[in-house]
Amino acid sequence: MTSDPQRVLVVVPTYDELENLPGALERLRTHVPDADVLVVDDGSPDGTGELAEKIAEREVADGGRRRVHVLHRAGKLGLGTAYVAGFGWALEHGYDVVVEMDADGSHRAEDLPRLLARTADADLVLGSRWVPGGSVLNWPLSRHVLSRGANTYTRLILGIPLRDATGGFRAYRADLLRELQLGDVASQGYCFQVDMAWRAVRTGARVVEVPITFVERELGRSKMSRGIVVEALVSVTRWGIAERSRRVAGAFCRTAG
Ligand SMILES: Nc1nc2c(ncn2[C@@H]2O[C@H](COP(=O)(O)OP(=O)(O)O)[C@@H](O)[C@H]2O)c(=O)[nH]1
Ligand SMILES: [Mg+2]
Repeated sequence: MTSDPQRVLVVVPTYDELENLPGALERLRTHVPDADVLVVDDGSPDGTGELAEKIAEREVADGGRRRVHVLHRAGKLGLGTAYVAGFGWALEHGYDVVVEMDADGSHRAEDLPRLLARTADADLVLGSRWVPGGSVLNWPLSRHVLSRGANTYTRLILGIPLRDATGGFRAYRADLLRELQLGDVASQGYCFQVDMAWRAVRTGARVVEVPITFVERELGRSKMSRGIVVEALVSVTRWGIAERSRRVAGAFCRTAG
């Protein structure tokens, strides 16, 4: 008996990615032709949202299926809420697997089939820069130090075995997203990625890491700020302390009982 093919939705958040979006959509079409794409645009002043609509319509006019969809939001509301909105859309529309992917070329569509293959035996597949075989191209030393340091800190303070919990190239099984209480996710930026991985681990989900090559953007500019790094540091520290207190309380109750 053959099972139905999985319906895959790639959620691509955008803010001012006019130069990058056409290439990103084209590479997805080449490497994962069966996947649909949802662009979640936060009213980009440079017209990225309108461009996404045009590409979607042109593909249909050229006789293709409706592959690209666009969710327009009123203004820059942040990466975390963009993903939560995209995940909600994916669940409403019955997708089986939902992918997070940046529009700026950092996440290579050619790596995506390997991530998708692992969703057969995992609930969350992390594209990982920091496992053997993973790498980053064109980063200054300072970004390497920041990312490796943040991931080491996260691993130790939360006590989770993940090497790259801050990365934003990953594939979720829709069943896992349904379990993760998306309504109360308030994190943005890198913190959002850690929050989701941490929630997945706590629900007992199967989380695996697959090596990827991350390529720093060549066009446009990063929207990440010092505030986003601080948010991640504060939140991860808070979760780590809460987790330790829970474990100590649990051990105490077991001993006392
Ligand atoms: N919808 C939406 N997308 C965003 C927002 N902030 C960043 N992005 C997108 O998220 C992706 C990653 O952002 P980027 O600035 O490249 O972060 P970096 O790779 O960590 O430097 C890109 O596709 C951005 O356009 C936001 O507030 N709303
Ligand atoms: Mg980027």
